[in-house]
Amino acid sequence: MSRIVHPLSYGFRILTVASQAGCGLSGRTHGPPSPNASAVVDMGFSSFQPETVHIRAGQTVEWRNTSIVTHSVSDDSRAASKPQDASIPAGATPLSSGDISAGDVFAASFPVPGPYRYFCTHHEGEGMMGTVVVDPAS
Ligand SMILES: [Cu+2]
Repeated sequence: MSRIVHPLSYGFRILTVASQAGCGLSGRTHGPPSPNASAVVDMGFSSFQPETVHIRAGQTVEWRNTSIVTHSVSDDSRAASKPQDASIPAGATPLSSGDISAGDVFAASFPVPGPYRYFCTHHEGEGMMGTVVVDPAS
């Protein structure tokens, strides 16, 4: 698959998007998000997009690895090389997805309100971090 990017001053340029030609093509990331996901986070080459999502207590976040590399989601400071890259509210249980392969999807729900700062265990050093803000249930 290819897509056309911004036309340049000297003409058009066609960019082949590697993630769409790789093994991610047939993955679950290319189906619709789960209907019970209240927020969806895309895992790019070395970033979470959007970096911050807001949900309410008990709701589910779905991470979708649309890249061609393996990622993960962890808010366990014991697994972080820099402890400040991970934090969870008091009373919450640390989350560790394990490896999320290219094209795969991971979902987690958050019963305890508060901010959750998480990182990718493979790309923490490249700044692959994100935040889930869980507001109290309405
Ligand atoms: Cu990663």
